[in-house]
Amino acid sequence: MFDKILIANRGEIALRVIRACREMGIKSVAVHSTADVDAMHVRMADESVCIGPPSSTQSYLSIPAIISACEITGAQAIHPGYGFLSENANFVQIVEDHELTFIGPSAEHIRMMGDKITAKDTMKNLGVPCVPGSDGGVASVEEAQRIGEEIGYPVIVKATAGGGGRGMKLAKTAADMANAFQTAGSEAKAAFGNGECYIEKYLGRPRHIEIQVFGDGKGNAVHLGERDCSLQRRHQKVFEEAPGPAIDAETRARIGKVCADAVAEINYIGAGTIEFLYEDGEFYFIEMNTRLQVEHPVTEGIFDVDLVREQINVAAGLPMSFTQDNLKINGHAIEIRINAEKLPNFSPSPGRITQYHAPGGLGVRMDSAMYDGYSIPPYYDSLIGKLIVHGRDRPEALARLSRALGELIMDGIDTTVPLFHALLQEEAVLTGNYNIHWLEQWLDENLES
Ligand code: MV4
Repeated sequence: MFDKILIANRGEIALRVIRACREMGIKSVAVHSTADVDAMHVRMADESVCIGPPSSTQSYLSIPAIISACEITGAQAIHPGYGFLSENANFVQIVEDHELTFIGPSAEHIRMMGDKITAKDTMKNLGVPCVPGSDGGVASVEEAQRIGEEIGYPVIVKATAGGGGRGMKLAKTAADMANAFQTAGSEAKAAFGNGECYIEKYLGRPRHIEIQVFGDGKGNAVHLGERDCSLQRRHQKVFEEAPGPAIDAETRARIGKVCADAVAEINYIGAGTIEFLYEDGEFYFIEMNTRLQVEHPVTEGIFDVDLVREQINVAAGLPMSFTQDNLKINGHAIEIRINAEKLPNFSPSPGRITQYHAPGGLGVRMDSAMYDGYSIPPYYDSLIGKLIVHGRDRPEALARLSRALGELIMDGIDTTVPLFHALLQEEAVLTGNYNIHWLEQWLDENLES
């Protein structure tokens, strides 16, 4: 086992990893920018290293600075958290070239899933159901139009280098295709340096269902059910839950086994998430994320596992602590993402938190790096806390969420908390009867004027 781990991240996820390290008897090293000297992850780690100025590109994304911090402190492994360098295959390669361990998948798997055409082709060959569409990349407008006729409109043009909602164009009818294909290609070329695009049948009202998988890198893998993350605004999730309100045990076991078998087959190591669109009882693969996700705590809640501990174990060559047979779902968990943003436009609202009080009690988990008097810097992501609740069933989790939200105090800045008070009055949220468009429609009708 490692003696010391460096966490190449900040905020609540850095705390999350430090906590796992402490419970495992592993020393932790925080890295921070000059804007983060007073950040909680710096205080909570055993050691800290300043790695650069506020700008992420010169600090949390600086590979030389992070490798140097490992060498200075003697850290043997790096946990990347989410965002920043967590899905950067070059970084993984460099980490390994310095005889350090990256706590996450191999550079090869990150690269494979980072290219969306390769990811889809790989998954299709592994028996994972995919959205009907082009067989790989599309070379010309004429080919795009032929495929459009074949699969039927509407279709969506997606950049192979995109993902997470970046680099997509909808073609509602044949008349839109030439423009959609060309715009998607030139925008992708400008944004990612790679204009290659593929085409899919457009699904009109799906849910976003993602399957949590976990592999040991030696051909063994399990699934930990699904999360329904359909409540999103501009491709940012705001409310996530597990199990999914629309998924029954038989469906879960079936798609879960397909996913676990697929990642076992490629000797995947660590945590991964296989994203699907789910419509009319069918799953359609869209992307795989090769990192620990923001919403991992809902899965931890219903399975009573520590995913970060498992990540560290398999990175050290140890086995996973669970088998598929002893993973049983207990109850229901919901996470809400609290951002330092001002409604109704979700404009960033950094500044000083004059008073902070985290909710507590049975079934409540608050993952946040806030404290009284902390000044949220303007340079980074606006996520300032995740409130995760667990109950014996969905109604109990919802009641607990309302209760916990009522206890939360975050004074001095604007946050998205009022949004959740309002959402918890909505029939669609209370029944779980929503899809990927529900929240944006609701915001149009109720908030953004
Ligand atoms: C789609 C789609 C409909 N049909 N693909 C957006 C993010 C990226 N991960 C994939 N996305 C979508 N792909 C087909 N074939 C609709 C979306 C989509 C979406 C997906 C998940 C959650 C929220 C979304 C909001 C708008 C569009």
